[in-house]
Amino acid sequence: MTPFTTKTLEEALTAKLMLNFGKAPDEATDQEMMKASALVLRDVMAIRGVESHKKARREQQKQVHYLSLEFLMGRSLMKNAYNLEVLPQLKEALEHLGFKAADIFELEPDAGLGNGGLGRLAACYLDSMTTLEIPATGYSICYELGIFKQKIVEGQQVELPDDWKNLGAAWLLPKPEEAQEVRFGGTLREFWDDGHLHIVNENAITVQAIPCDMVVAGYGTKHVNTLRLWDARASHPVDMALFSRGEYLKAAEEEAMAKTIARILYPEDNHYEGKSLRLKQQYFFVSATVQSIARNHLETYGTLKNFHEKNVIQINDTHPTLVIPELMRIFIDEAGMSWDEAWDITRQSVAYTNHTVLAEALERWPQSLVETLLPRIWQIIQEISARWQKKVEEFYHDPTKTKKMAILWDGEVRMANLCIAGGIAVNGVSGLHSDILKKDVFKEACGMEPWKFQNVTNGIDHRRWLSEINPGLDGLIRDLTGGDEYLTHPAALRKLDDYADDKTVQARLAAIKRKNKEDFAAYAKKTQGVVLNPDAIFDVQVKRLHEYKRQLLNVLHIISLYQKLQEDPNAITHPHTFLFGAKAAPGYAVAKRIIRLINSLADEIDHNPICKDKLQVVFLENYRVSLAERLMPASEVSQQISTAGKEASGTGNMKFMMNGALTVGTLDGANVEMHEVLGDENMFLFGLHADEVERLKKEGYVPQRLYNRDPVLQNCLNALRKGFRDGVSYEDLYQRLLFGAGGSPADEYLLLADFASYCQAEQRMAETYGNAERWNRMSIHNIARSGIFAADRAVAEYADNIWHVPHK
Ligand code: 26W
Repeated sequence: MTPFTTKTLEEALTAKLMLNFGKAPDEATDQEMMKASALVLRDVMAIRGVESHKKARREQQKQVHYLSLEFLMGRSLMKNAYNLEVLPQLKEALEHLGFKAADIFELEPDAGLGNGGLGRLAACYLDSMTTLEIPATGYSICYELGIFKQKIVEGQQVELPDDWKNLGAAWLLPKPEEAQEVRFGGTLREFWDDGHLHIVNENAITVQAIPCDMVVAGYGTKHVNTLRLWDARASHPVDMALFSRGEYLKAAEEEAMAKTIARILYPEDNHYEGKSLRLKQQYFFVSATVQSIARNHLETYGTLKNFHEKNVIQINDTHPTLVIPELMRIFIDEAGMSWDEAWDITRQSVAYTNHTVLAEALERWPQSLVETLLPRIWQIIQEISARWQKKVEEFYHDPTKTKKMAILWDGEVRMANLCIAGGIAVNGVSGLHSDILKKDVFKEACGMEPWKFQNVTNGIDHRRWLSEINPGLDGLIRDLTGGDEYLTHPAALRKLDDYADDKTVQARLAAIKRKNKEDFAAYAKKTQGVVLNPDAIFDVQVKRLHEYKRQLLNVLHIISLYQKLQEDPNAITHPHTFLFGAKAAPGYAVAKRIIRLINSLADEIDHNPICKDKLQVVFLENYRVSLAERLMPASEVSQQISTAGKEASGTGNMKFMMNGALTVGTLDGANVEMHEVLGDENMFLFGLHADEVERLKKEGYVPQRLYNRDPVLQNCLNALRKGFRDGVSYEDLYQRLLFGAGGSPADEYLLLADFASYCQAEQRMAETYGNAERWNRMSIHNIARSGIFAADRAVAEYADNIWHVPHK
């Protein structure tokens, strides 16, 4: 399987440096060496790609197309070397050629083409689809600027552009000959010919979509897949002398559109904003993708009539919903099918995954925007909507249900309802989340077409998130499970359960964790100048900053510990370090205030001598995939404390668990499934359950009552008003919690309701930490039972139950 020895790799790298940069290894910079390494691995993968492609065609295999506006790939050099099983050889070759392998890996920028969970999930699934030898392609936009870089200046978030392509583009293979043209605006002309109504879109603005392919290697297989990232180019250059005035203006408009469309990733996560550029991005990528799939299909089969038998399109949340009307457009306008035939094929080709139940995240595009930007698509949506509405009316005879299930309503296009109508399957991403979809969010649609609704609990790429980033633990697992079986059969991790009481295994695990903590402390010192105490509990909450994720609850608890320590310097028996990492959407003012609060509190605690070697708070700047890769192996406590019913699944929770951290969490998202395999005794549960949250809200939740009753809570909240040594008051956050503000109710996410229970869970956790034997036993159980959270399991479920494609 291994394509290289150390020696042949050295030769390949030397040749690459020579050909691409005209340099010998001793003249090359680290940057050049990083690019050369990428190019050498890319060559191997590209050759395998041709083979995988040929095979899929020859055997007429059904293709999976995974559409997502986000792919949060992170770094690829170490990952690809790992999957190609040449990581040790690459490290050695680099050292032999006079480079520090670690420095070369560290130079690579993250491909940050995503915000958080949804984007990282797409990246993990691409790895598993490839490893399971499923012929699959990912599609997205080749954003010039990925998720912003976060700096903390005087405690506050500042956003900087993420210009990743300079070095990151080494992985991309542009394919201009496979460009597609995407049309916006213009007018429709209808005419009859041969008994057929033809519709043509005239005077449209056209943009060229150029594929930039990133090849993805699987593990333990020669199969490779492609991530196709679309870049935008103007169709007509502006300066063509022959252009008449009108055409000149149009060309200028086209150029402006092409320049902006792939410029930047929208940094909003779980919050919909009806920006016209965002709709342009969605249609640009959807139309280019569907055209390219249809073109390839036609080349193989000469007809689109069997499209659904040979293709399945999975859409990652509603962002690529326009695939549904776009398929209809191609089937009807370009292939000349009837409506019914086109609808039949479309519906059997598309499946939709929902990733959030937050109302503010649901996409509802203004009709007027869709109508002017995409006139033909608008016509098709109207027809889909009318037929769907008729079906609903005939089924329910209930106007309130008609309204709830409508695709077009109140001047808006509701994308989730369009997905439900136009797809073969709808799935949530954890058991609890899928139940909420069925019983609440999509209750009426589920009543009408129950067979569509499914669950696929999320999973993560355990090769990256355990084996690659935590070599110490990987070694221990190999020793105990008898080899590397777990890499392709994650259920084999279960064998570790037998060693939970084994003192020597416990001691080895503790030593591995200790070493990882020291490594992380050294990294934090070097990159951020903070000094971490490796003797302290590393208690970590890293994820996007959002009120429902309740970073503020974590802060309130820390304030309570801090206050306790003032009264009794012995209140904390074991040093405790709280680590935070989180980006806030640039327009999300409350989230930014919470970041500032964390930094104010960190500074206060830093300057209070009572806290020395007892309590510390650190905000880690610019949380991203590559930082998570260093942090997960060093973490001991995983904070998963969202209001029950709000976090669709969570995937960070799984990364922590696999690396042996213990969870303090609510019964939300996939924490529920973690609890099912771990039991009460192997995690620290607290708080209201999802149904209790609902009930409390219905009854009328009054947080002031809790405030009046609980003096500890009172003191914590009062500390927000007063602020800390930097003199910044957090009166606004205090007001939000007790009285509500800006249209949101008091303490919308029930922090006060869960506060006491949370403090108790943290206390149980700290006490357990004092019992090393018990702690290590729990940690072993967590690792042993994390196999169900491997993406391989999740992808196999998609393949079996939704895509109906074979897999390894
Ligand atoms: C339109 C703006 C927007 C952008 C992104 C709305 C919604 C999103 C995503 C759906 C937000 C997201 O990433 N959701 C997360 O998806 C993960 C993968 O399934 C889950 O594990 C997380 O619980 C969920 O919050």
